[in-house]
Amino acid sequence: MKLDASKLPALLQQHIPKWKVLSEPTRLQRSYAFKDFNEAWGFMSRVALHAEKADHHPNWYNVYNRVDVELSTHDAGGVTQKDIDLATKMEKIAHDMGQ
Ligand code: H2B
Repeated sequence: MKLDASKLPALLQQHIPKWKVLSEPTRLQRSYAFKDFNEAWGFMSRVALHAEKADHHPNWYNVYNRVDVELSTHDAGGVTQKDIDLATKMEKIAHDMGQ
């Protein structure tokens, strides 16, 4: 179920403070910068394994050490708890990698 866009800033602040809300369509955004391509790809590999298990996948764009991520739930036409959960998992993976 789509989360109320007006409630997202507070939810992000509490759980995933480095993420931003973009609009039309409503989506979550964060850019990661790693040491090099190897680290960025390692991060993406770990996230990919989780995403496939959860059947919820990021939109992302990688250039060398940077990974730009946008999360939304296409079926719901906005942001759902699944996006918050995936963002939370990405934060944990990045943290475990020394970010
Ligand atoms: N990922 C994301 N981010 N949003 C979706 O709506 C979505 C998905 N739908 N992964 C899933 C797959 C759907 O296409 C399959 C058929 O379950």
